[in-house]
Amino acid sequence: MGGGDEQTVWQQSACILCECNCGIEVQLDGRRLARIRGDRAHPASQGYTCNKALRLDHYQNGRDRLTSPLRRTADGSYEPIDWETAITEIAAGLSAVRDEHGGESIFYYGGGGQGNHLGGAYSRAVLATLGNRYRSSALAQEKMGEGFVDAHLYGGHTRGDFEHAEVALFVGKNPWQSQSFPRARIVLKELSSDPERALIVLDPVVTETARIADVHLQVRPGGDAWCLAALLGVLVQEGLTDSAFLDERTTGAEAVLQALRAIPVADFARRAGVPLEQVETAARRIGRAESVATFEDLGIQQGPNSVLCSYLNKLVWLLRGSFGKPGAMHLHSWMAPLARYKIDSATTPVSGAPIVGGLVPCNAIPDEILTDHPQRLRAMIVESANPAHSLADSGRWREALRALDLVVVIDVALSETARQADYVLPAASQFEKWEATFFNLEFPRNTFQLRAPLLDPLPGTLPEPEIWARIMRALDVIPETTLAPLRAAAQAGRLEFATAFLTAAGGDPRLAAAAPFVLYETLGPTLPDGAQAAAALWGLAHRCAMTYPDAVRGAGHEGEGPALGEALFDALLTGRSGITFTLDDYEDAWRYVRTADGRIALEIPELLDELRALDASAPGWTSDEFPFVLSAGERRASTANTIIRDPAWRKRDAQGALRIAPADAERLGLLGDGARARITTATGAVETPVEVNAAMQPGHVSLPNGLGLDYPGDDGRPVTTGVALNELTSLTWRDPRALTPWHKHVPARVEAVAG
Ligand SMILES: Nc1nc2c(c(=O)[nH]1)N[C@H]1C(S)=C(S)[C@@H](COP(=O)(O)OP(=O)(O)OC[C@H]3O[C@@H](n4cnc5c(=O)[nH]c(N)nc54)[C@H](O)[C@@H]3O)O[C@H]1N2
Ligand SMILES: Nc1nc2c(c(=O)[nH]1)N[C@H]1C(S)=C(S)[C@@H](COP(=O)(O)OP(=O)(O)OC[C@H]3O[C@@H](n4cnc5c(=O)[nH]c(N)nc54)[C@H](O)[C@@H]3O)O[C@H]1N2
Ligand code: SF4
Ligand SMILES: [Mo]
Repeated sequence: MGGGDEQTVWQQSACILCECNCGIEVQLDGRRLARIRGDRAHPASQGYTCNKALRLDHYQNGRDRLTSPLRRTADGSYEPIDWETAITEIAAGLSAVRDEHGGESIFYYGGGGQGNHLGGAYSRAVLATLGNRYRSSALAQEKMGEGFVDAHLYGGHTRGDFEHAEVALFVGKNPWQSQSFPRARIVLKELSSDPERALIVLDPVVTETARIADVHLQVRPGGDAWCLAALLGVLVQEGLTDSAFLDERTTGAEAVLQALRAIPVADFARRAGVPLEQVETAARRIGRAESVATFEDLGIQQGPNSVLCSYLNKLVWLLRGSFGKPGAMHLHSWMAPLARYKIDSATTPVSGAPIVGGLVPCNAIPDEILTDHPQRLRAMIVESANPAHSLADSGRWREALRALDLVVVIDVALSETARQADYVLPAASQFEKWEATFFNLEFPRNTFQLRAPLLDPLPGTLPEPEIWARIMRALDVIPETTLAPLRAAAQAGRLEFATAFLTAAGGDPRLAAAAPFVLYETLGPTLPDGAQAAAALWGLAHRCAMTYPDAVRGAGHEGEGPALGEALFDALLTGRSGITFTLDDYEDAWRYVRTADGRIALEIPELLDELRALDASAPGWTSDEFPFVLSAGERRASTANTIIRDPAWRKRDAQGALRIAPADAERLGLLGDGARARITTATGAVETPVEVNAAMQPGHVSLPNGLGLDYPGDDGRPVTTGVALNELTSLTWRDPRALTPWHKHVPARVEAVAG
């Protein structure tokens, strides 16, 4: 690829280690990502990267890259097979499961990690053909509660404008390490250093973000509901709400205000472990701010009262009317929505778990398999995800995967999940194919990057769009006689193709359901620079232009009707550093509100009941047997889920130590270099090195996420580094409503290991 002297050519791509997908430029040395720098032309990141992007070669050139499809043998080992055999057997296997048990018994998990969603878009054609109904992804172990609240309030997803916010509030979120919004560290430093603005953090740990905060509400673990209720109590009881906004733009405010008037603020602050003055300071600072933007994340979403905390967090900015103006919160456009923001009445067939946003809660999936219920799941396809490692109770997950009739895993490495599969299909890496993500969550400027490959696929691997196309061809549902006229129309031109495609799809529901495949096969080959895999974006670009024509034109794309969609698609194909696809006016945020009357619906009765019930309880989920709270999965300077398996990419904290407060370490005999602890939960026990860290409160310990992977050492033998957290977690330790796991709040026992 590239041509010319590769070592001096900078090629545009993106970092794939978190949802920000910062634009990068790369110089190659053979197949090595030799030099990496931020891409200043990227419209969202503008040249910013964090420390992690520079070490992406450890992903690209992992020693454990797969180079052949694998089939499980009777003794549990894997034998390489050729692609043709693999695709034929997988198509036959999936068809057999469908014929015997129905397509609903075939489950789909994943569809993209932090940097790769294009493959998932093509899975849809195969899944529709098979009659698949149930699916899930990592979103369904973190964002279900937030999704439930969002669906009730306004039917969409919100993001804060932290760059302009007068006050930014981070709730169980450490963006200094976990990022999640553009140019996070720069924005945080600006917030912290500007005396006219304020940074407020709600976190039991003195995180890097908390350290530079104006107010750090150092809540006791699990105390958030009381703390947030107290903060809202001050806002309401001191008359700091925006009553004009509540009257004109919302419904149901009175029920909310009434519940908050009754909050015993001082008492709740005490239960939360936060000094009353601090809660008051934070509330009053928010109460006099022009704008407040908030970001909630795993610290509350994977902890006690998770859904209630999401609701209370959103009430902070809602009661202040901080919506649809600079520095406030917004709903936004999508290139393709990550989830549906609707309340589903559907439940899962075996355990009756709620389906939120179209996703099955992750903690319910094994129960849909390990049963003799006739409607149990029989097969699973996993793409770009590692559920046997990333979801609660890995042991139970391994058991569930082995109980299925057929498991197919598509991955770049022989992940923990791949090791339970019947077939493993080796994917080209994210720098060896056309890729994109649908983490396009900003307002008023929303951006999208279609990345061109830097390298050809590693021999033996295929990009996911091609894998899905081969499975479709083997399933043989769309005959060549249907595709041929569309191919001819595509050769004639894109507007000709549009007419032909819409006519054909209108008359044949099978064709409409298989649209990504049909586009790949017909329009795909006509796209420039080998961008066949961008074909699915053609339909999305048109839908986007039809849904938000003014914002698309606002971003500089010209035309009316289909011509606007074409202009947007052309811009996507050629804008290697990414493009702005919508540019809104602030007031346009209201257009994205999906309630019947266009107002924000503040009252969620069942959560107001939960709020009232707080008065009768207090945080405390530990026991004499398990006296510590373990936060199982902290984001640190060198963690990135399980995207990079090579431990050598981690410069510091290579083993991923257990962080523990000095007083606890002293009491347990864990002081001194090389101290090791045994940590035991209701599910399992592990040993880990210890890091005494004054950022931790007594009684609270934390382990990083993404470790516990094995990787071939110099002699080729696998070496495991760090703790695989989900050997310690449980499927049933979870939120009763959204079923999100309480990973931030796992009761545990810590003991010194004699050494
Ligand atoms: N470096 C790095 N960045 C990442 C990732 C990564 O693996 N590594 N992963 C990405 C992904 S997938 C996600 S979802 C995000 C997650 O991003 P974050 O949610 O910010 O990450 P965490 O560190 O898991 O949890 C956030 C905070 O919750 C706090 N916490 C623990 N218990 C409680 C509690 O009871 N109450 C409150 N209020 N806080 C508590 C922890 O101290 C921690 O600071 O990060 C993304 N960014
Ligand atoms: N205990 C505990 N568990 C947690 C968390 C926690 O904090 N604590 N965090 C949770 C969160 S928020 C998340 S988002 C999940 C993340 O967990 P998962 O969604 O399971 O995702 P990843 O760990 O990112 O794994 C991605 C997989 O994709 C593979 N891969 C990389 N590139 C490609 C590619 O181009 N194509 C294909 N097909 N595969 C590729 C990698 O090898 C890896 O196996 O983990 C969750 N698990
Ligand atoms: S890890 Fe996230 S914030 Fe850091 S460079 Fe990569 S995409 Fe950007
Ligand atoms: Mo996540």
